[in-house]
Amino acid sequence: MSDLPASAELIRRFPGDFTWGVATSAYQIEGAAHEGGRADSIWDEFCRRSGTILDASSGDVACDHYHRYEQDLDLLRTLNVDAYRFSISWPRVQPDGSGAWNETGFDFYDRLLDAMHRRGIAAHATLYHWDLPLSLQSTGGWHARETCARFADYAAEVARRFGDRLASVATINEPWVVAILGHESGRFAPGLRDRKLAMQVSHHLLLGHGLALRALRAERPRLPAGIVLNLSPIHPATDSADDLAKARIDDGLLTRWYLDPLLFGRYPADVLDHLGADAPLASPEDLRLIAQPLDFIGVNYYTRGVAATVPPAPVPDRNVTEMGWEVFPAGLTELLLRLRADYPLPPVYVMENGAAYRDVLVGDRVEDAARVAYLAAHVRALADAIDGGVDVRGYFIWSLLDNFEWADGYTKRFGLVYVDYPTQRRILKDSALWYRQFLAARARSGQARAS
Ligand code: IFM
Repeated sequence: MSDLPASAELIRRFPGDFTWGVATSAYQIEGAAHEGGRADSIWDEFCRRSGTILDASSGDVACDHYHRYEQDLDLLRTLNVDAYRFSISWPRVQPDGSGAWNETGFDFYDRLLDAMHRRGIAAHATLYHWDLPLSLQSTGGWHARETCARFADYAAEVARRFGDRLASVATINEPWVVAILGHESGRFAPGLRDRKLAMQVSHHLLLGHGLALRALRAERPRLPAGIVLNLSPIHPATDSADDLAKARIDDGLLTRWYLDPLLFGRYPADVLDHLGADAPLASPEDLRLIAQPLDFIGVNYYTRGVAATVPPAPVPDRNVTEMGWEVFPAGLTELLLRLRADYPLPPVYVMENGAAYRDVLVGDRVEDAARVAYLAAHVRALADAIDGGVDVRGYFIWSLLDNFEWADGYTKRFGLVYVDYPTQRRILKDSALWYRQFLAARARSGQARAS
């Protein structure tokens, strides 16, 4: 484990009011999929299809957080974090995605927020972390423009009920993943494979964000509101013209496709050209709604992308996580400096950063030195970006708990806390102890937030 002097020196590079937290999402941890009036989401249905999830599992039980949230928040508190990023399950609070609200579902989040408050933990909510109510999929899902209006109704209701207890609200988590993995490659729910449809979905996600932002602000003008994007720098594999062109367009599809409309009110011209007939229908009024001022941008960073037109030779001993993702902390600094250079950037929160490794429980211990190294290196890279002038306000580790990793089921563990699924026992990994110690160094050097 990392030594204390190194932690103290590192944490001193961050502002005293910097927010340190951990993140999760509803479908990945809550379980209780058929309790308290919750209806199916597109993920419940997707998991039932054969061959979609690596271990044929689902989020039916997951970490049983719905019943164990008090214990989980106690664990979270012992990590010395300031904040918890969680998501609200839309089909739990509005089973049909329109019409009646489910009071039992809202009660759960009411209790969760109270429990956070009692522990002095700031609540950062995400409204859409991929669990669309299934009944909305039957009317076209995110391909139907109507879904954007339903999302705004849901956003307004959450703001009305909980807005005074939230430190921030994010509309959509990772629209690229929803559009592309859900509707172009079909690896994620709802499992569609149609590029034109996927690009229209990406536009509707942004439009849904814009409508939700307007609805949130009508209810709670002072509640900080933003969106969370998965971003990576894209490096060409070689200096060949083809690889350079591919890197430019991959970056266009991943980063500029979302940030240009959000921050400039237009889609990037080169990407529209590249898409041709697959480009979405989008009116100037849509773009005006999408480009409303943001209180923050959330950035999820895990690795860089490499653009290769010819498959590169395998690199021996490449430092990769269990997901096969290259460990590349310098990419976080590069990404954030680039965003600041290219955009009128609002404050940034790193809303997710973390790594899956093959963790082994021995007795009561999980020695996850590789995860500790990953996290410490990324925190250093983040400090470098702040030194370079980027206004970063917070950092959240993905994830508090091992959980349901979508199409990989329970085969990948991202948690600071190990979950023994058969018994639902939680065990702090060495990385949890590292984070706790790192944040304790801040408390000792007088940098803790007044919570
Ligand atoms: O588990 C996911 C999370 O739901 C969204 N961002 C990436 C994580 C790791 O794959």
